[in-house]
Amino acid sequence: MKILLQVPGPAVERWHAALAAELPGAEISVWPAAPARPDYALVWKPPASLFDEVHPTRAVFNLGAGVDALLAVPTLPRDVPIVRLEDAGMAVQMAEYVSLAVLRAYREMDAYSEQQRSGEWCPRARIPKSGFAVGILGLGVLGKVVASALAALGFPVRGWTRERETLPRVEGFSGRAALPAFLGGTRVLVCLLPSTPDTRGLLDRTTLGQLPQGAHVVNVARGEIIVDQDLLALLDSGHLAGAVLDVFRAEPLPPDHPFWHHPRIVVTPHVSAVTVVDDSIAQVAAKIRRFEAGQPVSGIVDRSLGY
Ligand code: OXD
Repeated sequence: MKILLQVPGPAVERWHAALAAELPGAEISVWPAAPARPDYALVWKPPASLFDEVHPTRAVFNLGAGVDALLAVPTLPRDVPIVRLEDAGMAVQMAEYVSLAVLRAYREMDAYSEQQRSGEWCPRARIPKSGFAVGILGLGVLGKVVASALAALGFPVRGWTRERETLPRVEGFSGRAALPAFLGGTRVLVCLLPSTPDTRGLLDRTTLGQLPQGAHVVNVARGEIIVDQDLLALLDSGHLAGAVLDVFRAEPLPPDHPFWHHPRIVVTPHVSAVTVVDDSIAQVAAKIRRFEAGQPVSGIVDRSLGY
């Protein structure tokens, strides 16, 4: 079995070692050394030139959660399945990051930091949790784990999905028509949507303005889902209380971007959930074994939906 591995940077050595350990019989090549027709390609943000030269015959595996960068490659072959990672160690990290952001807002840590700077000892009345609903946009593999972590902390959790989805302890909303009602009752909005033509620019002045006064926004999905200037305008007007942003339209975030120094924005460098090499390779290898045995494989991307 021939496998092509393409991962930018020096991490490729770790990926290679993990793959060789999981599939000892496989002939593994590391891009740019590549057979023209490998059985499988394992890639992360590949250059378009890769698929000019290489045509995988069985499947292409995306070594990250979001497939938007891969689907945007114009030379991506149309006749092989694209398979995404499912959790593979990322969901628990996402639940940690989002819980931290929600708790920071709920326990008013920014206000206490300000009080500390001015030497003020002033306990604040606790916000009733029942009125502090967290709304999750997107209940995929990661969104579901985030929802159950927040529900376990006692927050009312609501979820918005493209199609109706029923989850225990999550109030469900589906479709564009339900978005204003979903947003209207959300104190912390958590974006976990894939980047698709339908979701890019979804969070603009109108939709973010439908959040109640004092709401917070957490974006751990893709930068292009939020319209930056609209988010800034709503923070500056005081309609929104704060934002925790891990993803941006351009990464690294350009040095002159206003997000860097905004007093109500927390910026982190796309670290909410990083790919775990061993877990990812174990999952990919298990799926390759299933392909080889002619068994069904989960996580196949629907190209028409973009995820
Ligand atoms: C992603 C990832 O898709 O880091 O953002 O896996």
